[in-house]
Amino acid sequence: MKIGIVLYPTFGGSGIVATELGKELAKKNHQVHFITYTEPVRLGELRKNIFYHEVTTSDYPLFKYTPYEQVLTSKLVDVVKFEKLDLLHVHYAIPHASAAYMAQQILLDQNIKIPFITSLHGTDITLVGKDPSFEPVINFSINHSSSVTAVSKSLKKETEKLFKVQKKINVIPNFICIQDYQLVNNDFYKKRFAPNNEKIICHISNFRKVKRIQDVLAAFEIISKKIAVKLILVGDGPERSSLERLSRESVYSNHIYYLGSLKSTKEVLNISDIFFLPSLTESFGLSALEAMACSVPVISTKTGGIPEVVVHGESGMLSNVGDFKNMAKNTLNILSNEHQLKKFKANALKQAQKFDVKKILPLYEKLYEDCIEGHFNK
Ligand code: GMT
Repeated sequence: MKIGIVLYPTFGGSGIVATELGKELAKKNHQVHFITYTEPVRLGELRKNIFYHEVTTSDYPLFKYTPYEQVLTSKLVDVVKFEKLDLLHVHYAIPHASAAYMAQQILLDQNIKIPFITSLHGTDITLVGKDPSFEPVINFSINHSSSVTAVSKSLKKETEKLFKVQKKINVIPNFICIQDYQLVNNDFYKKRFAPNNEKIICHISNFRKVKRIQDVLAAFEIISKKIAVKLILVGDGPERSSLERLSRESVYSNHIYYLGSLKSTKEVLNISDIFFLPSLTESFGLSALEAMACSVPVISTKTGGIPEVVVHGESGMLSNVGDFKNMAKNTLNILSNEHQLKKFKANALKQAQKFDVKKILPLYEKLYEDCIEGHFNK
């Protein structure tokens, strides 16, 4: 198949999932066209069957705002028409699904038929909570997509609660290529952060408020009073400078490292003993899955799709949102007993294997085939 993938190309989970999906489809000999405003972070070198089309906007003196959605629409029309695409797969309703709908209608006017699939990752849905004026556009885009997917049962339920959904929402969980996350020897890297074999706690995110990183710091303070431990924080975003300020005030500040955004996180994850994700909400929690793929148990919250990803008491421990004392207690329980830690690590990898790309990719391929068939037999 010839597939156009529209995504946000930055460090967010949806961009990572969309990029990895495209790369895996290309390996299976599908032709994949990424359409977005900058090269996706995880794309790497352009391989066989992969093409990248940049959406470039320019400032018009007359417009207060750059009309990105219209430029994207025109680009979609162009790529579908000249690359003869079979299908568009857009990640996020706003503005990608609405742009895909518009492109579809323009193409129909030229007797070209193209179905589009919308994948919901959660942020569109939370956006509406903040700004209800988006509701009609998201509602329309969902209901006019050829097919819709959500990354967890929880997100499906939330979407159905917030919108007047007439379409079936297919749950296709996020995935991971387990093999890509295994590192054999990284002692050198471990010594850099934990020279005396201290335990390592890690957190990775885009440092938005929703991630509640203050809970990581508060729990770390409690844990540090009991055992020798280091904290590595990976990522960047709006909360970083205030968190760094907070960390500098801590008596344990010498044990906290901020590494900024990294293109590859497996090096840090493979030296970690615990991954912290104390989010307020998370439609899935891709970073938790990445941690488990590196055999790292997850300390997280009972919220959104997290309980579908992390099994409480097996591959990690889940607390109520904000209960950092409980998170610290759970971490100490796991870390204070080597046998227990080993068991959790093994379970984490086993749990991650359930989301291996080999199991999830065929679900997308089947959906694509059904969608194309349904659209052309309409
Ligand atoms: O979590 C973020 O801040 C980024 C966001 C995004 O839109 O890329 O992530 C969302 O999509 C990911 C991939 O499906 C999910 O793993 C994250 O849980 C989800 N984030 C939220 O729901 C807050």
